[in-house]
Amino acid sequence: MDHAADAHRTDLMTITRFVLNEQSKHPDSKGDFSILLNNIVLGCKFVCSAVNKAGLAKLIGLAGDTNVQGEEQKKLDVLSNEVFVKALISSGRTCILVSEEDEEATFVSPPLRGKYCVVFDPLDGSSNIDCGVSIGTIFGIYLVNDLEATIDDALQPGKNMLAAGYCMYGSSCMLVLSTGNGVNGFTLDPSLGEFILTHPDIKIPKTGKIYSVNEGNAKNWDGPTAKYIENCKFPKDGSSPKSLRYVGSMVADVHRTLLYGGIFLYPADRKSPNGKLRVLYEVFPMSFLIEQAGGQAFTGKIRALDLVPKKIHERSPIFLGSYEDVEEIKELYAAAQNQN
Ligand code: AHM
Ligand code: MG
Repeated sequence: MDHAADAHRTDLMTITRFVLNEQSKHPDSKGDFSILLNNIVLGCKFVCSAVNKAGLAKLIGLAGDTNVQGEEQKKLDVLSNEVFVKALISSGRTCILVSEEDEEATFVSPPLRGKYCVVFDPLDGSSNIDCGVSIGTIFGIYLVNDLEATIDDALQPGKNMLAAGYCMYGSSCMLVLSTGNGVNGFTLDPSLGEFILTHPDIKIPKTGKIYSVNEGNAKNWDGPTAKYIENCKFPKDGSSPKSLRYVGSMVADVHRTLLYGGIFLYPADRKSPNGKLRVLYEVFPMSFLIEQAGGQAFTGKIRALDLVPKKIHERSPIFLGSYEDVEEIKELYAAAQNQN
């Protein structure tokens, strides 16, 4: 009998056990982070179940604009936001919440106030919901030292994040997490209702064969972006062209980039000089994960995690992925800068 394989099947590393193990490395830890993460995991499980039922619910009239009682049914992104906000507040460990769905930040009052600031996009890629394409939740966690938290505590550079992750609702439900010590992937076993460690210590390949961008915006790109994409398609060094893959769901596109390598970009263009993606809960958590996996994340000017946002819903261009692929685009921007 293969004891190693058998141990792997029977000795299940759940995400809770994993985080508790990590916690035991910090003897002064009181378990607050584990409790917070448990509540995030609960939110992810709820959204996963709601996303799985969405197509069916529509068919039998449970979702949509109104149900048989004439009550308005909540859209999945609104519902997901409510679930996360409530789960985070009730954890008793948060002081500030910034959600893509809410214009203003939420400040948690005593007795539920804790020391973590959580920034999140409860259901990203929501234009993909109705056709059953992968969507996801993205989150980042900061520690707030001062008990009197202000909005400035949420406007910290991404490099100050304590942890970041995403949950992808795709052909399987996967939670990818970094607590600043590498990246680990957990897959939801629906029969157990538990996330099990399936992708330990994810490392992004040094270079990849895929580029991922909305090429429909090409007409408005700046020089370095246009040149980079041209080179993906018609490499000057005689290598094979890269393949294009673009889901249009950041979680799915970044997940593929993390596992297979390559580059994901949402650049600035003449119509959107700051790109489309949001700094706090899209750019930062994904950049944190990519760096932790050995890749790079760049804004077109600086390392993405060095950005200091001025507003909670600020946007930034982003180029992230395999170390060498991002290095190439950095060189193109540096060359353009030198010409000016
Ligand atoms: P959303 O937050 O409104 O869902 O928009 C974010 C999504 C990302 O998931 C994805 O990377 C991007 O928008 C795709 O944008 P586009 O359709 O412009 O290519
Ligand atoms: Mg979003």
